Amino acid sequence: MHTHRSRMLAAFRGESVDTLPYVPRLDLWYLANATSGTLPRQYVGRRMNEIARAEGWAVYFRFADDQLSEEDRPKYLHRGIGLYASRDTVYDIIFPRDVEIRVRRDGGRQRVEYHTPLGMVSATVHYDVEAQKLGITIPTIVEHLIKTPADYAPAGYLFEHLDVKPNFERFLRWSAEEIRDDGVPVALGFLGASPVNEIQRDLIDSTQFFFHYKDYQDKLLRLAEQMEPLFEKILAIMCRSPADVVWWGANFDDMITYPPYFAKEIQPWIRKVSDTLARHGKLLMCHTDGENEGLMDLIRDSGMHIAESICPAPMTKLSLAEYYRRWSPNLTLFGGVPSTVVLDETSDADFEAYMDELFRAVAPGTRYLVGIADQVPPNAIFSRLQRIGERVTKEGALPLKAGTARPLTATALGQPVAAAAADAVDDIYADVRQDVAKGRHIAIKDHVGDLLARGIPAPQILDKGLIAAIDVVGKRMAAGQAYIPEVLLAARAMSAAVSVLEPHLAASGDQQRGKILIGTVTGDMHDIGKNLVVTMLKGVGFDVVDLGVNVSREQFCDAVAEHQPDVLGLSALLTTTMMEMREIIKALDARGLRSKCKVVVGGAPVSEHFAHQIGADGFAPDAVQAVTIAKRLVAAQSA
Ligand code: B1M
Repeated sequence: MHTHRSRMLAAFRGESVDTLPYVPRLDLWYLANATSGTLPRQYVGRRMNEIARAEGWAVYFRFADDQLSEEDRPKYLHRGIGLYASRDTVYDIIFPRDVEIRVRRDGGRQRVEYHTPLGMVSATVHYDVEAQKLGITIPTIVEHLIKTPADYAPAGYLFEHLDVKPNFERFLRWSAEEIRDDGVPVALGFLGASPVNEIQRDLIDSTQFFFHYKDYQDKLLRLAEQMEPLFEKILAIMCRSPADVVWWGANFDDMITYPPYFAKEIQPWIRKVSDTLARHGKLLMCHTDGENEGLMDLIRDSGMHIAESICPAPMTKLSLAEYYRRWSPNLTLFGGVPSTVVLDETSDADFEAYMDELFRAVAPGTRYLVGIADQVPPNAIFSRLQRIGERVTKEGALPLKAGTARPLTATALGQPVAAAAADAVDDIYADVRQDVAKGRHIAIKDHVGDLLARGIPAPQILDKGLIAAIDVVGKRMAAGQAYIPEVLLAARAMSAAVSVLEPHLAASGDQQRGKILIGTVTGDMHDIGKNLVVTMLKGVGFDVVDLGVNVSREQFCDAVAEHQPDVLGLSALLTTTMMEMREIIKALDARGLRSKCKVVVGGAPVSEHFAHQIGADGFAPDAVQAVTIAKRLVAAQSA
């Protein structure tokens, strides 16, 4: 007779089990609702695992709900450098004697300075009750350790001299007291799968990383080298630890950890970690929560044992059937119920249809655990979680019978994009177009200067040279043929060129294509996609005011009043925070500002339908279409 723990472990190992394990993963949902006082009535005052037990679900825990307690705060002090001492870690960090640590707290902000013999580096994180109410479990880094190239040396010194020692007692106590036989206690390794990936995840701003990876690659790789011994030591401790499963590597996504980068900087480390752990009878679990279409084979062949947080369509492009078909021969899948399916926006009938499909998609059901991916969202309909439990109990006995799986939904990817637009333009623009395509932000200034000196009008250089080239790059990205760095570097080259053109454009009366005000809504810190949109908009000559992340409705309204943009752009990546977009539009209305600008919304969970529902003027699924719609709306505004 299986316990939840033995059944989960067997499924993780790829052994046959009697029935599908159901592990909803409540951390985020619980944190939000316990903090806001909105837990289901029968569970008010109960702890997260008590709720799971009362419902008969397996328990699971990833990040802690103790981050605001004075006693536990020190465990999260070094979140800014990617290190924790939480109950799921099996080591303690030892800082070198010659590094002095100074901590400053100001409300939800905590700044940690590391004074090394080679200079000082600092990181600031933000976490407060409001973040908890949104279900955010990982404090947000608001100041990154590496801000300028000068920060690499002290950061390298710090990591090179850090040490760790085993601490199994904390993990064992947590396992015995909180997890018991109702789940598998998973030990936390690094959130970055490799030193370079850790630099990308935690040490540098997500967008700046791509520039540093190109401009200061030698320094960045040297830092990664200096971090390696620490990674090795932690891995060695993991191998000796009592944990059966180790969580190492997170947020793989074919835009952010794009395929060639994944192959070079991430896959070898996953291979190494999984091989090393396997030699000690342990399993490697990675958090594969992003868009994985371009990474399917790389992840399958990486050696990881468990892909946790599988987010299939409609959250990403691939169906669960496709995931299962391609991965389950090599690794175990954990997740598979998109969080949108347990939300109000999905009807009961569609929810049931998704579950029908799930049982077919994962037949015969080995190497699969049912979970809400990524985590149960704060605003989930609780009865749906119960219903999944009921259905798994009734229909989850293995082997599952295969039915006719629904065909894979057509991906958004189009046909390869011909470079026709660029080819068609006159050859005198070839150099600047090449500069944009190759991201040459220094050479392009000279080439633009040459064209101006030859008497070519600035608006023509902009249109036929620069915009023609960035259009091609944008379309290549939309078609999956170009990756984020290429687009960011191309847009940086564009901006450099536009700065040379600006005085001439002003003289010709074609200075601007319109003003766009943009920001990520309150409670949401995701900015990679928004930054890409900003860069593309700037690249094609829009005057862009970027308000950053976590922007409140008052700030949006004040900024609209002050800057009087043609278009206000709102970005949100969380199903909870996207609701704020409606409130912002209402607030604009209340302040008499709604008619002054057009509103465009975007971000992974946002759709055309949603945009229409909340009264936005437009929606763009990606940066290329954001530019198209901005052009259209600005033209309409000024007509
Ligand atoms: Co987060 N995260 N995350 N995360 N994260 C998602 C969004 C999530 C979908 C993962 C998942 O479930 N698979 C999930 C949300 C689930 C839900 O709401 N139902 C999630 C979660 C849960 C969380 C936390 C709550 C986790 C936690 O605390 N336990 C937490 C929240 C933090 C917060 O916001 N307060 C969190 C944290 C983080 C990191 C810090 C680790 C990191 C963000 C780093 C950063 O942005 N600086 C992160 C990441 C990287 C992701 C995923 C993996 C990737 C997002 C991304 O950058 N994609 C994401 C998974 C996913 O989206 N499937 C996920 C690449 C980017 C280029 O695409 O942002 O979609 P995207 O932008 C596109 C379009 O959407 C569009 O154009 C862009 C370019 O083509 N677009 C616009 C975007 N904005 C637009 C605006 C426009 C027009 C178009 O007009 C104005």
